[in-house]
Amino acid sequence: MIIPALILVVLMVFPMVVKAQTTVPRTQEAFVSQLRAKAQSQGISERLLDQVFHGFTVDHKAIASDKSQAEDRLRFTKYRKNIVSDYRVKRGRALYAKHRMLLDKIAKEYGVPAPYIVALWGTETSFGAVTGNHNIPRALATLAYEGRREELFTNEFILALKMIQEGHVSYDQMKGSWAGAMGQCQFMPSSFFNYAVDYDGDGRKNIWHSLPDVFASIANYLKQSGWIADQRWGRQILLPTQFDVSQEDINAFRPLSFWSSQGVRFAHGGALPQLPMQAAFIFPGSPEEGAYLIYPNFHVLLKWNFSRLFATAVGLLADEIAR
Ligand SMILES: [Ca+2]
Repeated sequence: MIIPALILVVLMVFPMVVKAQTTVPRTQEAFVSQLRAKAQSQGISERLLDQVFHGFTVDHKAIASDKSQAEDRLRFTKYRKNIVSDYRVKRGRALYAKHRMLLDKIAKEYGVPAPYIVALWGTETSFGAVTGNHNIPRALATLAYEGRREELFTNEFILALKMIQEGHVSYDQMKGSWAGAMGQCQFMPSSFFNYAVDYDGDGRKNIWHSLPDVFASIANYLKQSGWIADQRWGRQILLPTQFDVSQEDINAFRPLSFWSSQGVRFAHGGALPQLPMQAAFIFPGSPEEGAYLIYPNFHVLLKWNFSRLFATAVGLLADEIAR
């Protein structure tokens, strides 16, 4: 398309004007018809779309939650106490014992130790107890309407409807968090298609009600994200008084022998092992909340949830469950 010179000049001189025009709020009707057309072009049936949008109104409460995710505000100590609670450790150990045969079988098959599977299950939904009551297609449509990540949520919306059409879950049963995460492992629809597993072999990837499917889906997510089978996530450490804390860098991996030579010891005072492992040094929260050496698997946990508070707390919870 040829753009007339005058308009080009206007675009260059008044970029603000152009921006203002593109952010004029759409009516909900215009948004819905656009979203419906997109979904239909990707094979979603009109009948299902009628079900979703009959009486649909944007849920402003969901939008408010999206703008203030609690995780960013809490300091590490508070966050860790919440995740690695006495209840979660006790319940995690009891459930690991109860489902030991199944969990150990899956752990061996996927190369992901069972305590991490249990820790993620416990962190996401308190071991399946709290999976969310929001209507997932509508929550995703609402998040797409809000516009900050419209493309992402439009894609998730269409994938959610594909899950229904493929028979993994019914429309009425597709419940989850306001952010679109579902089932006992809280997968987004895209994660469901990438990682969910039908481990019990009944033809459906049932992350709501089948524990074999839930556990294998979690293990598969970690495996596909690069989990190194014979390594852990990281460890809390003690720094010597003369330590150069400017070395903190979540991506600066160095051999354990390097950190040993810097005087780093484990939190309980022991020397670092003489293993050919790479580790990076971080403060998950503020420096007074503790220093950690992290291994490459820490970055796998970050793929699950991009928060170093989350990854550290889940690692510590897995350690407690394994104890
Ligand atoms: Ca299944």
